[in-house]
Amino acid sequence: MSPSPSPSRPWADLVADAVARVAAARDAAELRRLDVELLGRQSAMVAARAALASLPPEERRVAGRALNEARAAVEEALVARRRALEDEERSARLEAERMDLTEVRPTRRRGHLHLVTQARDRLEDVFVGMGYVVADGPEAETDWYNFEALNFPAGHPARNMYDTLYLELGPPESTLLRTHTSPVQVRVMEATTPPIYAVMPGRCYRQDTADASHLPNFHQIEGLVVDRGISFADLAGTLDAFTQAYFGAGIRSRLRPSYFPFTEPSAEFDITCVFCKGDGCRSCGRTGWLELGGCGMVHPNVFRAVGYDPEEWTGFAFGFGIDRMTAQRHGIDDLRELVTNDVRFLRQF
Ligand code: 2NM
Repeated sequence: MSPSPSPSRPWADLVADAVARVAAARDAAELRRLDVELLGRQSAMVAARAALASLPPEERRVAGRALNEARAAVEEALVARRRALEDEERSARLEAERMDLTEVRPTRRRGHLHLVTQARDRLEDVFVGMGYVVADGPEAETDWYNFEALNFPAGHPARNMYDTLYLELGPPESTLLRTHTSPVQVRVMEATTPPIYAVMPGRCYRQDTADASHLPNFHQIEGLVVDRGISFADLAGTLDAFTQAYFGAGIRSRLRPSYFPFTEPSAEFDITCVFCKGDGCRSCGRTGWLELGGCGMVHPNVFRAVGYDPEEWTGFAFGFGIDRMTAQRHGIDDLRELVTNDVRFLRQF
């Protein structure tokens, strides 16, 4: 490679050749080799600069300017090619790292609502179909809403049945995590005048160690009816209508005497065993019945606490655990499966 003989542009051929080679360089390493060859210590340009010293001043000025222009042209070509290669490399990297989310096609493994949420929705649907409204309230409650207004006076032995979790808020044992959804019923009664036909589903808390049949955090749904002339027969008929609507026409209900502070009389509520249809099996302890929850006629003291006249209004209430009922329905033998969140388990429902 030799400088052009043209006196005005002595480097034209060398620059043209260099620019073409630089433009054709395929990667950074090749570009570095070209940089050294074209502009480095062994290059024709560096040699020519050394030779300038021996020229007469006027020729040196002209040749020097031509050399500077040639060098600038080659440097510019190197910078341009370096940028282009960096761009190409970046595009290639982005392309390689790109995730095509349109490839994730919906399959039968699409997500769905949790089993307990599905049960809660279906329970709400049955009661809404019977003309009830759905109400909810806070999970952190005061002693008054969770116990006092529900006819559990301070020191009442029934309070100990609930393994209450108290919050460190205000005076000792004044604030707690609700042990049942009944405080919502108190709030609804306070806020409205009868008639009331309402269900209250929600999370409840008890100081319990989780095992196959207990969860410290579980779900309840409770119902409340307050109207004129409501009788125990209305309670029994309502629970039987609910049972047939939710579990199917072959499943019936029965009531057994029990005790709750907020109802009088009180009863346990059983349904025909859904596994053996009443014949008796291991799931129902050969009785043909499964225990579902509790119920009763609202105690006059509860009505007094919310300012209702117990001579004017009567009503019933009932409650049961959604988690337990869901487990029974699907033959799940350990309630902890409902909160472990193992997708292999959840996916089945
Ligand atoms: C149950 C069982 C029996 C109940 C009673 C009341 C209220 F507010 F009316 F007094 N709320 N919930 C009740 C009665 C709940 O759950 C097992």
